[in-house]
Amino acid sequence: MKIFGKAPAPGAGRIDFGACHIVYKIARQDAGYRLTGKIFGKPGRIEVLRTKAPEIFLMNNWQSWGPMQKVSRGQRFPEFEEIRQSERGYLFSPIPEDFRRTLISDYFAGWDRSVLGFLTSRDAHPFFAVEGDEIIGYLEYFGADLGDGAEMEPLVVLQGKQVEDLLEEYGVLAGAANSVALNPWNPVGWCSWYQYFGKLTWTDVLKNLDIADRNPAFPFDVFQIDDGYEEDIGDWDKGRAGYPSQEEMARAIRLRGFKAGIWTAPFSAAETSDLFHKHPDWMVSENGLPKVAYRAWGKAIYALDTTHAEAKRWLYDTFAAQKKAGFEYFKIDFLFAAAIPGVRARNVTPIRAYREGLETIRQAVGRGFVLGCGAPLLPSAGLVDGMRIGEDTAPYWKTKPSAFQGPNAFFALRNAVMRQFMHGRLWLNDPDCILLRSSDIGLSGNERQLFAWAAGAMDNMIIASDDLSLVGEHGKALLETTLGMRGGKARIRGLLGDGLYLIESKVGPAGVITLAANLEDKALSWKGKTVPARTAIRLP
Ligand code: 9PG
Repeated sequence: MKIFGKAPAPGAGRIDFGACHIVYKIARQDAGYRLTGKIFGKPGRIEVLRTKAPEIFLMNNWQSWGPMQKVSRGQRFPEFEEIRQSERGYLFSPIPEDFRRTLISDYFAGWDRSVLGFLTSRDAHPFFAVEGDEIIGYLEYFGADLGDGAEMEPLVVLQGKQVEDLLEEYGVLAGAANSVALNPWNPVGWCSWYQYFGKLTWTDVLKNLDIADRNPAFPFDVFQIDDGYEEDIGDWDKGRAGYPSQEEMARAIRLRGFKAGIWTAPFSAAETSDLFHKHPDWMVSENGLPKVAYRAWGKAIYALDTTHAEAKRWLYDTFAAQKKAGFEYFKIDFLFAAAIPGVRARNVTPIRAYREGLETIRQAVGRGFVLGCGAPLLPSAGLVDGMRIGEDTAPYWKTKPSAFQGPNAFFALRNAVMRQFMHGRLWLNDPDCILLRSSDIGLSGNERQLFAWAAGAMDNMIIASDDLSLVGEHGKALLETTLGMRGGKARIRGLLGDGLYLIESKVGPAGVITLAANLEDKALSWKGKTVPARTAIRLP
C-alpha cells in the first residue's frame, strides 16, 4: 500500500503537485492508519492512496439512490449505461466520465479484513477507482481555488477485523469527523408516495388523516405529503388545483395530532417553472447558459446555484415559510443537483456549494426534522437528521427493474442492510417506506413482512405508505410487531455472502432479536438453518 507514493509510516510530510500542495500527517489508527492534512492552492484531482485491489469488495455509490453492493474487481454495470447516455449523467456520479471508464466506489471501499474510507466530504469528492489490478483513492477538488487552504478530507485505513466490524468503526469515525448530533426522535409516520405517486389529491390526504386519527392501530407521529401537491418543480408555494395553501395543509394535519411533513426538491428547477423563468441566473451554468442537471417528470431540470446570494435568500425564505406554515418534517429530495460540476457565483467546489445549500435549509428550519433523499451521502453528514440510504421501494419485489436498479423493494431493502452501519452514526437511516396493504399491491405477505421486520430490527425510521383503508388486520399486526422490534442496536453479518443476512439487535425493549433475512429468490441457509426465499425468520 502506498500513501502519496510511499509505504505508509507514522510521521509528517509535504507533497507538491504544482497547482497545489499538501502538508500531512500519518498516525496509527488501531491496526491501520489515519491520514490528515491541509491542502493549499488550486487542486484538481489528488491521488492519495494506492493498493492491490481485492477480487471481491463492497462498493458504494455517492448518493442515496445508488447501490452499496458486493462486486468483483472487473465487474461492469450495463444497467447504468443507459443512464449515462441520457441526460441524467450526474445521477450516479459527479464525475460521470470516470464512472463510465471504470468501477468506482465513492467515499469508502471494504473487503475481508479491510476498509479504506475518507471521513468527510466538505470540499472534495472522495472516491476509489479500480485501475488494472489496483484500487486508488482520489480526492477530486474540481479545480476550485482553496484560498488560504482547507483541511484535507481525512482518510482511514482500517484492518484486521470482519468487514462489518470495520464498517461500524468507519461509521463512528466519520460521525465524529462530521460532528454528527443525532436527533432523539426516530420517526414513525405516513407518506403518500408509494400508494398515490404523482396522482395524489388533497382528498386522499384528508381521507387517510381521518382514518389514522380514529385508529390506534396507526400510531404515526408524522404525516408527510410527497410529490404531487405542487404546481411545478421549483414553485413550492404554488399548490396544484384542488390543494389548499401550505398553512391549511399543515393545519389539517396538526389538527389530527400529527406533525406535518412535506416533500420538496429544493435545489431543482424545472424548465417550465416560474423559478427558472424569473431567475435563470440563479442556476448552475456552463458556457454561459443554465446547465441541465437531470431530466425527470418529462422535463429538463436545472440546479440551483447555492452559492448565489439571492438564490440562497430564496432558499432560506422557502423553508422559513414552510416552517411558519406549521411543517416540522422536511423530506428534501433530488439533492445531488446542487453538487453537479459547473459554474457558480463563487468558485468553491460543487461539494462545498452543496453543503452551503443544506446549511441554509438547516438555518431556516431550525430543529425541524430534515430527511435527505437523492443526496450525496458523506457531504450530508451532520446536516440532516434522517437519510434515505437506498433506491425507491415499490409495491412489487423485483419486477420492472429500471436501468438504475429500481425502483423495487428488493434493492431498497438490500441497500438498507448494506448501509446499516451508517444508522445512528451519520444520521437515522430511512430504508424507504414499509407497505402494509394486502390489496392493490404486488408484494406477498412474506415479502412485506421481510421488509418491515428488517427495518424494525435495524431500528430504522418506519414510514408506511398505504391507502389506509386497504390495510387489514394482517397489516395492522405487522406494523405493531415491526414497531415492537425497534429500540435496539443492530449489527449485520453476511455482507460479503450470498444474500442471506443476519440482523442481530441488542438490546431493545424486546430483548435480543436475531433475524435471518433471505433477500434472494432461492432458499439459503445460515449455520445449518434453512431460510426460504424472500423471507425473514426469527432465530431463537
Ligand atoms: C417523488 C419521489 C419520491 C421518492 C424519491 C424520489 O427519475 N428518477 O431518477 C427518479 C429517481 C427517484 C425518484 C423519482 C425519480 O424518487 O426517492 O421517495 O419522493 O422522488 O417524485
